[in-house]
Parts: sequence; C-alpha cells; structure tokens
Amino acid sequence: MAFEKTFVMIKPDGVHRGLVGDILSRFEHKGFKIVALRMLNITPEMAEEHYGEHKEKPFYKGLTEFITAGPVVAMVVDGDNAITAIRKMVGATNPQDAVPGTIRHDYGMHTGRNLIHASDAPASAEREIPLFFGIDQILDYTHHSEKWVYE
Ligand code: 3AN
Repeated sequence: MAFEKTFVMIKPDGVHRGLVGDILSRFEHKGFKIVALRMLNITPEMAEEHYGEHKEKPFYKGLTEFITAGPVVAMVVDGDNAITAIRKMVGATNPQDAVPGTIRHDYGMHTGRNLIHASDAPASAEREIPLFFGIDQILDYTHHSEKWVYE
C-alpha cells in the first residue's frame, strides 16, 4: 500500500450550493480519512500562490475572482493512493467531459464552476498542503474502521 496525503478544496460554488456535506461524505464513504479541515476566505495573494502556474492563461483573472468570491472548505485527505484516487473521484476539469459518478459530472456544468480542487501529483500536494495548513493542524490518528477498509 502507498499511503499518502492530498490537498482538496471545495470551491465557493460548492459552499454556496450547499454541497459541502455531500462531497465530504463521498470521501468518507470511500474509506479515506480526513486529517485536516478548515473553512476560509482565500485572499488574492493566496489565489496567486495557489494558481500561479496559470498566471499567463486567459482564464486566470476569472479564476482568481471566482476562488476569492466566497468561502472555501480546505482539507487534507489521507489514504492508500489518495492523490490518484481522489482525482478520479473529482473527474475531468470540464464537468461536461467528466464521467458520471464523478463529483464534477454529478454536480457541475461548466469549467469555471467545477466545484472542487484536488492535487494532481505528489509534488503538487507537497506544495499545496503547507499553503493552507501548519504541520500542527494535520492530525495523526488511526481510523476506527481501518481494518474494515484495508485488507
Ligand atoms: P484541474 O483543477 O482539473 O487540475 P487545472 O489545474 O488545469 O485543472 O486548472 C485549474 C483550474 O483552472 C480549474 N479547476 C478550473 O477552475 C480553471 N480552468 C482550467 N482550465 C480552464 C479553462 N479552459 N477555462 C476556464 N477555467 C479553467
């Protein structure tokens, strides 16, 4: 098994549409462990740091306006192969290309309202987690049902 931590963020559209509980429960029901969770407003500086790689793209301005337009729910999710597995649960960037059963397909319509962010690689998770959480905010505990999730 390859246990790893990934950064996940429910964007302002997910919060305003009342989907926080539904999205969180998908990760819980799958068997992932939430080890850090906070609600916050993203500042323009944080948006620039988080989405810095897209700075030259035409959608950058709209993206930073959107992500700072309301509260987000940030979390660290832990589990076997978590980065790849959660990207699969999230689905393609454009909800219209996302496969049924994924979060973006099931709840979304357009790329600029695609509800959720999840780290796309170990290097991204390592960069993104410290932008939102201090080391003492990431909890180390054993899930009581671990032996019923992992063989
Ligand atoms: P993903 O979130 O699927 O990893 P990225 O990293 O390519 O996608 O893009 C980050 C975010 O930028 C997306 N979640 C989406 O909100 C926005 N974005 C990406 N491509 C476009 C686009 N062509 N038009 C508008 N927004 C976009």
